Amino acid sequence: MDVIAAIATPPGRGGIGIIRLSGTGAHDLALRLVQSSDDSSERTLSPFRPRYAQWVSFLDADGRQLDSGLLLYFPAPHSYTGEDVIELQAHGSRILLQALLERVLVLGARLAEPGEFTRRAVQNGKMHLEQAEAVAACIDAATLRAARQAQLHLQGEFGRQLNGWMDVLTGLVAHVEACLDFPEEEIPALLFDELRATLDGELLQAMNAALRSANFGERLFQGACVAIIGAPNVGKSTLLNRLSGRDRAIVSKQPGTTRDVLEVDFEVHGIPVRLLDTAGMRDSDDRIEQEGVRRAQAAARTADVTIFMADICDVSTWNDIADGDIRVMNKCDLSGSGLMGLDLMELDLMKQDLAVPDDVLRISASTGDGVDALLQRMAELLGEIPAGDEGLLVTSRRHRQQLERAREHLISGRALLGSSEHLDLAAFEWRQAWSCLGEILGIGDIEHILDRIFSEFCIGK
Ligand SMILES: Nc1nc2c(ncn2[C@@H]2O[C@H](COP(=O)(O)OP(=O)(O)O)[C@@H](O)[C@H]2O)c(=O)[nH]1
Ligand SMILES: [Mg+2]
Repeated sequence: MDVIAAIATPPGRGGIGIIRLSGTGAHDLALRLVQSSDDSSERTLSPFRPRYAQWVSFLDADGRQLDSGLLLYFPAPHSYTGEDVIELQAHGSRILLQALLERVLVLGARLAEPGEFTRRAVQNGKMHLEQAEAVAACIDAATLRAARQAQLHLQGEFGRQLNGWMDVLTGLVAHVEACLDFPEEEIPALLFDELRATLDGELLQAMNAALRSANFGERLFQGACVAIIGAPNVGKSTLLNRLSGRDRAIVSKQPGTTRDVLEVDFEVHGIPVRLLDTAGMRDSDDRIEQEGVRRAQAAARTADVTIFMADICDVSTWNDIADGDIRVMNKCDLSGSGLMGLDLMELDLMKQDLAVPDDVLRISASTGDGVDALLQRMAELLGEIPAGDEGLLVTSRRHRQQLERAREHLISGRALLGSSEHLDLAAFEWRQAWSCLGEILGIGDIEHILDRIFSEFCIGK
């Protein structure tokens, strides 16, 4: 394998910046980086000590010091990629790191593709494909809850589960194939029952549970979009500011203050959520406000969840909220004495006339009352599995699709049980199921999926 190199730390200023090299020859290339050509005739540097942090000078072509820092050497196969790996820890200066990288390229390395280090780790058997995907997930996770899931996958939890299922399948196929050579009347009548029991009890139940977790698992990484909709002045911007914990949107008594769609990122029970605050829905002569309303309607259409908000003190805003996924009455801090002098009974009668749904949440965006219940409702609509029951989730579309394919084959094979004539076909289906699961781990013919998976990685990982 040729030597690949890349800056592994993010661009910009930092205390330390790391350049990574991997491949046969990485060690000698690094020697030439730290040894000036003048003294090579007199004394050659001794090889780097494995896994030892050595203080060195990184030199340019003229033997001048570009920077000084630490050098680490991980000889094959005990490295991230399974090849000889060199790590150069320099100062986190964009200019210096770039110059150092150029120097390394001149000395014979090639610039790494995105994810190429991890790809080599998979090719060299250091990790399974689903763990490589977990490396990317771990870097991209937007919340701690997502990061914890990525860690479970990185530690091989999912891989162990898959291997367990594949072992059961291998056993099933072996069992069936042992029977194929016997004449029909000698196949024990119980065989079909046994096979069904194993399929249902050890495979289908567990796979169904895994597939049920996929909605939330994917949501945890892809995030969701939530839009706040409602008449002007009901308190949409106040709610956005409260939920995001920032003074993001302008709040004012003047209706029509918010015109653009504003976005903030925050999290709901560990789910990454992009929250949209919109212009109030009303007829307006103002061209800019009309455009704002149009954009608000578009946001409502594309959001995963819409919060429709009304002002409990302003009956004219109540009609609008029937359409929302979540319906809230805001400004409850003002409603203690009833609405505009009406007593509570009159208020109830009025709500019936206006068909205000029962599941309306009462909140105060100003004081925060009722906001936890609102977050709870959001999390439910986003398919949250309560943190206590979370366990291992299926977190990627690729994994879910492979599991679905595997399950199809299992079920097709199960339907063939009953007559010994079709036993070989059932075994064929189960071998297919085995391959579908294996593909998640990177077993089999997977070249065609590798490019897509690794192209989404950062460079240097
Ligand atoms: N008392 C009270 N006032 C609120 C509440 N939420 C918003 N307001 C006030 O209502 C007015 C309009 O709020 P704003 O968030 O700009 O409404 P928007 O037009 O829907 O974005 C402002 O004067 C806010 O201070 C609330 O929960 N209680
Ligand atoms: Mg507003």
